[in-house]
Amino acid sequence: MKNYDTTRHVRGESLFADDFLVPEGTLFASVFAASIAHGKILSIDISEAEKFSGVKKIITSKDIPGQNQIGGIIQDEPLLAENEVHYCGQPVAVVLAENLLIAREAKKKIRIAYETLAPITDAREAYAKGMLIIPPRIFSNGNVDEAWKQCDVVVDGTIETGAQEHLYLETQGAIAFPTEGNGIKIISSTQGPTATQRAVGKVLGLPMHQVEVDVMRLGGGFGGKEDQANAWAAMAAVSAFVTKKPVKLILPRQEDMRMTGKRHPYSADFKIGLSQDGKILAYEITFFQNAGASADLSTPILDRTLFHATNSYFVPNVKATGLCCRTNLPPNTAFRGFGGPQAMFAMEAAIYKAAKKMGVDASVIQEKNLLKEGDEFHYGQLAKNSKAQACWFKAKEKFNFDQIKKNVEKYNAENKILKKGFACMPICFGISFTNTFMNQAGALVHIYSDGSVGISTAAVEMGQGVNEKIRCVAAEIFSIDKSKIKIETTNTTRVANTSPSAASSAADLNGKATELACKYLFERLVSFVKDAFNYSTTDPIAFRDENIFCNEKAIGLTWVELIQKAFFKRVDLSAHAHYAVPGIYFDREKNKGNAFAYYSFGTAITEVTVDCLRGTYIVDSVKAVHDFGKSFAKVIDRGQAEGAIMQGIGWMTMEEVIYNSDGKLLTDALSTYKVPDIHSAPKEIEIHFLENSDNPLGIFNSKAIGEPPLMYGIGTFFALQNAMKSFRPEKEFQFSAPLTPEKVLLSLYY
Ligand code: LUZ
Ligand code: MOS
Repeated sequence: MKNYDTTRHVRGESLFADDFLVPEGTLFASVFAASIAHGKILSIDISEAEKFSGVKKIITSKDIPGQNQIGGIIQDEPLLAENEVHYCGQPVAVVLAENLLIAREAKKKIRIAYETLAPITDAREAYAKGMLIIPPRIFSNGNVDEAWKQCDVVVDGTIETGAQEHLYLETQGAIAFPTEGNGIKIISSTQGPTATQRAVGKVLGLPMHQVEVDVMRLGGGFGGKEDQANAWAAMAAVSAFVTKKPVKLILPRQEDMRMTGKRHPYSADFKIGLSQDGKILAYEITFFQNAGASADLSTPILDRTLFHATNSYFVPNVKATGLCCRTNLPPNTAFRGFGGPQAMFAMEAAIYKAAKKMGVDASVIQEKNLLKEGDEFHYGQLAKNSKAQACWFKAKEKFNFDQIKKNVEKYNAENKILKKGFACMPICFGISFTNTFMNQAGALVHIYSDGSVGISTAAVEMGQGVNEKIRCVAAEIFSIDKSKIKIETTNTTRVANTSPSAASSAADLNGKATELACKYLFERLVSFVKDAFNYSTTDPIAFRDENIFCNEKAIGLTWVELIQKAFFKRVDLSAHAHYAVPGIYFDREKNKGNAFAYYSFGTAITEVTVDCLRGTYIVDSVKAVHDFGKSFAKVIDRGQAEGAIMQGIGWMTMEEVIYNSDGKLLTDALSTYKVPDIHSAPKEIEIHFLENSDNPLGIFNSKAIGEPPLMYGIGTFFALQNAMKSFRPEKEFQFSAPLTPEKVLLSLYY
């Protein structure tokens, strides 16, 4: 299957925000940002920069016509700093010039004076100083305090996980055009066109109908453009509004890395209690989330951490506490997994520590505690249609787990310096936005009079293949060739009040809305055929391969002929539909409810080889049995799984975001921030589609695929630690990710 965009991508014809032709007179923007992490602004002098030849205007907070506020959930984030700066890289001013070079040069002439304040970069330090963004959140069931007494084994410990740079190939950016009547139109690289529209409306002081946001496609988002695309669109919008000129603002890579938030670093304290035979009886965990300087999406991300605190296991007594800690880092944000990966890493660490104490392989404990059908999560939802065990046992059998174990033991007995390790990683990921109201989408389907079809939805194509999936849905219902179907840009004037393409849900939600709209049209056309040909209302009409059938016999009418006839008979050939996920709710006071439409399951087995002299390693293989439901776009789904695994491995191993104690990002380029390349990819990736899985709440019975497989990457961390253990059996290793080669080496010898 070719993706919708394949041909244009290969030819370099696909348009991204930076590629759109702009009219004569467009201004180019460069963002001037804070160079310290915390301080009071004593003065800003833009006079020299303003005099720079070719500079048209310098925008500061004073030029903002509406509110200087872009906080989506909590109103704590100014668009441009006013009196204080709270992180290094915080936007302060926007230089507008007739070309980009001038804007960048002129920026160097801006003078700013600060009174420096002490920055906080660490979540635990922020907590100790009372810097919580919201009060502690607690999800619990049973009674952990009582349960410890019944446990035969209790261990506790801490974990650390690092940040992660999104590294979308296309950096953040937007182009803003002033429109007639003081409105604004924006081409934005955003996952959430409505959120961008709302933020722009707020800073311009305009009603939403005066703000149009249009999105062609993104060169990747990964969560980084769920909320954080808004700022750049809003800066471009204010600039265009004030100058009455189109304004183009595209971040250079290094500024993107410095100015935008990342995956949240977490630190956590865990305590786990088990019976002698390996049943987990109690689990207590406190998460310190490093939110950065503003809330952004930190609070729903923290909720997802608490939802996924027990990963794929049933635990009868749980107390999970989440602390959203304000620090002087760029506001951290959504990133594929949305707080889930950090929670699952902690749970696995607790199991590994318990396994070590009990002298068993972690897989023994993992296997004993997998979610069974109908097990209750600590927030009250039941694990219906649990495939946790099905995936686990299929993976063990299919990939010959016992043989892997034997091979690794044999290899390690025969090799002194090179050591192999393996790990099983089961996953369970809830599918739905944790904010119930966000689980809705819309679609607008036009059939044109020549039989071609144009579809608009809320879904944003960012390389994940959602447009191809939506095209499959319409092609299936109308039974027409996919070449007849065009997926239009995502535009707030065609489909309004949209949720971002996020939470792995874009294909489900927008696919379902498209399915509904196509079905409305199908029913309308069927009635028309019956009328026009005098069939009875009960005659079964079917569309197959662009021909119309009645009672299984072709009636001599093609799709195109049908549409032309219907048009001349003044049949409405357009339909809008709205889809809202049924049956979900969540009580935010009690923290109980059916938060998710369904769960995605799977198990991966990872094998690695560590060079214990050098600390370097290779990932030999990642083999997974994953529950895709009934996949109807296998190549896309497999691609999502493989890409997510790679991204998860990167987060767990080599991707290391480093801020110094002044809150300055040291890893602000691809020379210092290393992401996995083909050399560090697993030598073998095998993805097996779990059989016999059905899912009525997913589009065409499939399951969401964007995020869940990322968490297989966690297996690589524990496979590496297992290899290290066979080199240094007596050592206690830290659960501190990323496990870079440097860290491997240091922890083997120091
Ligand atoms: N975004 C969001 C998400 O706003 N809510 C969510 O629950 C979510 N989950 C995963 C990824 N993005
Ligand atoms: Mo997201 S982490 O934008 O699904």
